[in-house]
Amino acid sequence: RELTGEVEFENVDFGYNPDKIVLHDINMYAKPGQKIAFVGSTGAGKTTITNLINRFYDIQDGKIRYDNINIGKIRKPDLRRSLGIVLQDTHLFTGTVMDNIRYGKLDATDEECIKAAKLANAHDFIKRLPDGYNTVLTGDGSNLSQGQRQLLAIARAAVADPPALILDEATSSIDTRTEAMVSRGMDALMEGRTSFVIAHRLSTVKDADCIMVMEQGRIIERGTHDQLIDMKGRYYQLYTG
Ligand code: DUT
Ligand code: MG
Repeated sequence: RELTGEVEFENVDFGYNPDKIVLHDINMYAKPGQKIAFVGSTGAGKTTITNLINRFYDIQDGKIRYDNINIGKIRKPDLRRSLGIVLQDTHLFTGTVMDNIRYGKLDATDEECIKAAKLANAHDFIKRLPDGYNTVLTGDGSNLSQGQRQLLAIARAAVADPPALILDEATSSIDTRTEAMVSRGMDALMEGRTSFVIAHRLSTVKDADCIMVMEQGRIIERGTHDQLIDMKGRYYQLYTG
């Protein structure tokens, strides 16, 4: 069964240790294709929520549903395949650029990998590498810049072609030109997919369908950028600094 990317949290409580709840009564609903952003200070629970979307952990209470299916009941490997994750630190392995992209979908053809790289905005830099797509990467990807690693992560997610995505925006500094390339690749990847974005720059969440403002494990405000600005609450404070 193909998932559409609809995700729902209902009264979710979670703690890494059952004695210490870090997420309290989380309710949210993402329609297929929507972009949901999470903002809030460090330790607020943004990464934890995305860990639960991935079902990396069991929840203490509540329900998480994909297309109305309580995903606690889907075998995890099936679920993994349905989500694309672009993490801050992309795991690259010793192998060619092509194989590192193909890791998103092991039976992808070279053509599919190249198509994904083009969508990700990664094709141009790959063509300039010594052996193009056949260039062998060191296991830690240290022969690439941080921005290039991010472009490969986007290509890898694109080849998997998942209905839903989690994007953890990198905090570390990349130059403005590379950042613009990465953000164009991200935008192309998000098109038509439900996306959960952890944003460290408020400027990148402005176009989200819903921004969740988190504090101490709770969603304290939610709405579009304009709605939240009008509310003159926590988001407004964060935004106007
Ligand atoms: N926490 C744990 N164990 C973990 C990860 C986090 O106990 O393995 C706690 C720390 C914090 C809370 O969960 O009190 C939420 O952490 P999270 O990493 O979700 O916060 P964040 O909003 O992602 O913070 P940052 O902006 O620093 O990434
Ligand atoms: Mg985090």
